[in-house]
Amino acid sequence: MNIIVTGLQWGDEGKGKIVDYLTESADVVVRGQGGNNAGHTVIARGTKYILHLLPSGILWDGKTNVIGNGVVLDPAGLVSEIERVEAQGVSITPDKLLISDRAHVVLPLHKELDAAREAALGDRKIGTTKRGIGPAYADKVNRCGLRVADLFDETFARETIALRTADANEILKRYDLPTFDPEQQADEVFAAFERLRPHVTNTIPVLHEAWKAGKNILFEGAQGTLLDIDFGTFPFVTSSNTTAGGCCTGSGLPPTSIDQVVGVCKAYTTRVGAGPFPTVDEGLSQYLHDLGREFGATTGRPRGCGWLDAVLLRQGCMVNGATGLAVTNLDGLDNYETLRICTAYEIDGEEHPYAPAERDAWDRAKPVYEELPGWMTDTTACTSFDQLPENARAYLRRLSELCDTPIQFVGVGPDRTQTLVAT
Ligand code: 2SA
Ligand code: GDP
Ligand code: MG
Repeated sequence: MNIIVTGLQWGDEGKGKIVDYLTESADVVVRGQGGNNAGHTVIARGTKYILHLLPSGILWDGKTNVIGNGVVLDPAGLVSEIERVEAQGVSITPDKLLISDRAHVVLPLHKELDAAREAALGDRKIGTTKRGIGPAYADKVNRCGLRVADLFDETFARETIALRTADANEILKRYDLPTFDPEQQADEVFAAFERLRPHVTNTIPVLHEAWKAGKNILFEGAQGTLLDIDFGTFPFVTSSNTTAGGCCTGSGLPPTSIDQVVGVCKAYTTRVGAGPFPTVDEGLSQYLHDLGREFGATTGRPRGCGWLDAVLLRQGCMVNGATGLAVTNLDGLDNYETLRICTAYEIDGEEHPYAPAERDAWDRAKPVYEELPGWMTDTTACTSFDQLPENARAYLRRLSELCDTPIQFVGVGPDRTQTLVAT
């Protein structure tokens, strides 16, 4: 069984935990897009791990973890992540972690360009993680980026880095920012590459052989559908296809290899960074932050919180072809008296069942809400779907109906054991 786990909102849906749960029966875990802008929190054996580029299967013995061709890889960032996770007692050996030779490299200058561009955009900024993701993907699409395979040819790689540095310096000068020394850029990359070198390989045949041998492959999506470069709230998106299709183009495994797509969403909605968020709610944000919830795993930023948005979830289920929903953080709503679900947007007096594409229509979109009674009961100790309070089950049933997708998992706490499976 080959399964894609994809986020249906603006990231941080709790994909890390669902992936970790599904990893138990997976042989191979693959990341196909994004970079270390992702932050996946996994609590396993009582220890909290925060993973950025490493697939969650790394926390298990005997699983193969693949960083696919669609990922943009910051070598120094990956090395420090490996060191941090190894310090937590997890060994990361070349048989456990494979890095695609076709993945693109995030250079230190990409991070600087990311930050410079954000600063120049002022109040129109995207709210990026400043991990250099956009500039690295831009170089890939512009066909001037550096791939991991290029690092084996040091002369070529140093020449490419010098060219990229010259271009970046032009931009940095325009912003009156300090420029880069090309040699220093290259030295930094090569210092990190020494640790990564034994992990680099052509991952395409490895994945195909695993598929053909009937192994279970799990695709770990990063960010979420609403941050997808095509289907998200453009331009407030990331620079990759975060939806199910991105897992195929980002790994070399074809659509015909996919058996299931699990769409992960929270029982409410959160977003970090700028951009449209029609169902954002001050009261709910304050309530969740007061519980110590909803702070970013990568940057610690407080996430804005709002009601469940079935307009966006419905579209997410469509473009991902979700075969099941994983609804996490149901416990976050345990003590809220009245809950809301947005079923349509009202724009200029008309009801719309789908999200608009026009930027200014978002500002005029007013959520049309349906209210449901809360359950006012602690769900964190529930171990099966049937143990959930009736109002919680009714809330989930309504969500499933609005998205035309069955509920497959429900999360009632951050621990691996707090994942309920719908029967
Ligand atoms: P970027 O850095 O170019 O990909 O940013 C572009 C937009 O994508 C959003 N984005 C994210 N949103 C939520 N979580 C993300 N990762 C971390 C996490 C966040 C953190 O998983 O916890 O710790 O703050 C993530 N990565 C990118 C970003 O906010 C921009 O809107
Ligand atoms: P990801 O980026 O989609 O993997 O999600 P993050 O790890 O960034 O954020 C999700 C947060 O919710 C993390 O702190 C998880 O530990 C936590 N989490 C996931 N599922 C649940 C759940 O069902 N209940 C609670 N309370 N926390 C959860
Ligand atoms: Mg996250």
